[in-house]
Amino acid sequence: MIHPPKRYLVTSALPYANGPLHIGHLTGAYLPADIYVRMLRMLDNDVAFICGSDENGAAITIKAMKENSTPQVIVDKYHALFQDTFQKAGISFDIYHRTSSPLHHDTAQEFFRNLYGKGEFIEEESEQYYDSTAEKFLADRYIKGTCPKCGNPSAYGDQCENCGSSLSPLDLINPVSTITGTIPELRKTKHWYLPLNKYESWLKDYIENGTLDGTEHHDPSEWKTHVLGQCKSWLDGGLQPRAMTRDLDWGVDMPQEIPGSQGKKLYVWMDAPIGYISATKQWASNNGKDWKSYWQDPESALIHFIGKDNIVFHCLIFPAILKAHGQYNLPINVPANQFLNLEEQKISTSRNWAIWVHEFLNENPDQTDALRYVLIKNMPEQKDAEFTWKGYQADVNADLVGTLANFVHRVLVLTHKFYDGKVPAFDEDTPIVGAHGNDEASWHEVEMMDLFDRMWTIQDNISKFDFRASLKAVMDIASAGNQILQFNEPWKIQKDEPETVKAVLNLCLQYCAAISIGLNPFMPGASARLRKLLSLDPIVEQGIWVTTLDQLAEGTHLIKDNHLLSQAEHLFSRVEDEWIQRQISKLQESVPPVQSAPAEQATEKTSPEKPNITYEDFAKLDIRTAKIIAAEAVPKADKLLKLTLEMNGVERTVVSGIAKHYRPEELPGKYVVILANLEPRKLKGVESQGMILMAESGDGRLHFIQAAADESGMPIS
Ligand code: B3M
Ligand code: ZN
Repeated sequence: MIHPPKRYLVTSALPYANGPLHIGHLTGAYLPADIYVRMLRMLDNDVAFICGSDENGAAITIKAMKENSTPQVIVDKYHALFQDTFQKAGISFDIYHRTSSPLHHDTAQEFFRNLYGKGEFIEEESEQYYDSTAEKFLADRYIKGTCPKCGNPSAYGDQCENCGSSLSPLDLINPVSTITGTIPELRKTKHWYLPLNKYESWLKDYIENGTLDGTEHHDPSEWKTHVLGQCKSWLDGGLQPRAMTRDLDWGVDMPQEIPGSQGKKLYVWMDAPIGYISATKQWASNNGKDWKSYWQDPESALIHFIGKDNIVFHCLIFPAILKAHGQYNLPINVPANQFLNLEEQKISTSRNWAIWVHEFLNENPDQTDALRYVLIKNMPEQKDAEFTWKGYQADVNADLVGTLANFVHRVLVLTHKFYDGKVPAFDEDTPIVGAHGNDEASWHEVEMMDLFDRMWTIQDNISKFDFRASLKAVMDIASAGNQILQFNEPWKIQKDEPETVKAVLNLCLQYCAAISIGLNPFMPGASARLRKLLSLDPIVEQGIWVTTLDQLAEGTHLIKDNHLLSQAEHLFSRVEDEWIQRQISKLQESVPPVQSAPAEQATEKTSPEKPNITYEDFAKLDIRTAKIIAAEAVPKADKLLKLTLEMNGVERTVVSGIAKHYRPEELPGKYVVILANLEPRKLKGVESQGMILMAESGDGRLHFIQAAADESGMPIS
């Protein structure tokens, strides 16, 4: 529940400045926070919405090494990209800060110093891998070796990406330094450990009972089950001391006065969450606020929006750090999201299986609201969810165009047609058919009470972090409006029952005004466009929800009689097949090449020069154009597709090793070139009658060859 007005501090996970943001990030930690914060503001709360780039740690230096660049260049590049991306996606941070700022370094060091001064750390020497050529200790990610669990030869020191086991560098068989390729040696090094075990029962109380030192803090039943589940399984497994320092050359220095601190940096998961605090300080100093009241006044509510891979850090480790320091508030909720899959596969940066937000928004600046809509509609709130381009098309065309834009357009057109674009005044006693559509009469006033309930549902669901349900409640207003139009058919009865038409259109316009407000947290751009169509002032978020609910409760109209509307326009446009097809191809083409192609494809890299052949040799080849009429996967062969081709009205089957490059559903209708008289041979039990000719680009991708005319059976000579 939201109990306005109150002070809120809302954070979104600080993205690592080592690569661009994909749609999974956006729907995981940024869209939900943005919706929530916009609603908080509309409910007249005092909110600070905080984020920034996570610019420290090995994730950054590894990227710099890969790109032959420097950490500073990398973080500058991605910080600027993130700022731009978030702004284009409409994420309304109050500040977007960065953890390379001096203020952050000071703040993080102050924390460390405080904990050190209280004797909170255990100092311990341990053996860690050292690269004597590079003369440095190796962060876990800098060591590769064979996974002891599955035998994957390129597992990292912290994790095997093949079997998903989390590892420690000492677990690896045949470890190698990725910096120099040499075999690292074990050397002793000292680190400062936070004894998480000491906080175990305190954390249990916090997570499981929502109490802090015996006082009620929050209601754990309001937390997501998967968040509680992950915390509980860590707690049940027993917490271990965790090193809060690292041997690294990029990041926040340990306070230099501490003996032995030379060359040591703070562990990135110690400094990054403190980034929320330093960002708040910066925001407060820019805006004449007191940062302490947001972090330290027990009346302020702290909420972290993150993805599920960050749960332990936000629910256990950071709370323990805050507790060790003292005086800080702890989160009242951490509504982490699960993962978004893309076309039935995990989103993967290394495989380039992703939709990059900046790319999409730069190429399609008019699709910001549509993207937000589809990502919110399919948000992985309780379980992993799926994004597909076909789904995108269906969601936009059915919901945004078919339901929402259509409703608004019909209402505006009818009002212009019958009342010169002015909101018609009506007689309160005129019966109409309401959204529930039974034959019993309803009245404008009654339907307006319904609208109050609908607005309340939107708000209530947001307060429960149920953004999908809330978005649906907004769309339900448009559906209800369409129903009312359908039931009353104002276009038919205008002559005979003008009073009904006035009451109906007036009501539908109240719906439109309510939608313009309800849309704001989800699609601020569409909300603004709708306000323009209605000739209403742009929304100033602060307090507007409260005003609107008050108006609805008092029976005051949201849009006044005789108010002059703008000309009708479509709020959204249809997503066409071609555009979707382009997105699908773009995604397919972006994946890296497969390593080996099947034999019949003969794609072995050949030098451009082969020995001469005679014309007779060439004339033996029967090369023709053909049309693909069907395509399907070949069972147990992940590279092969079984294609049915048509040539001169005759069908034939060809098995082709293109499954990593094309999906079956995008092939029918395509014209290709085939070697038609290649001796038939069986591949995985299917007889292939010929071979499709493919061009292989330098990056290993395969492309069809096409004649300039779409006709099957044309001989090529
Ligand atoms: N940068 C991990 C991530 O981007 C990390 C979050 C920090 S939040 C304090 O998933
Ligand atoms: Zn493994």
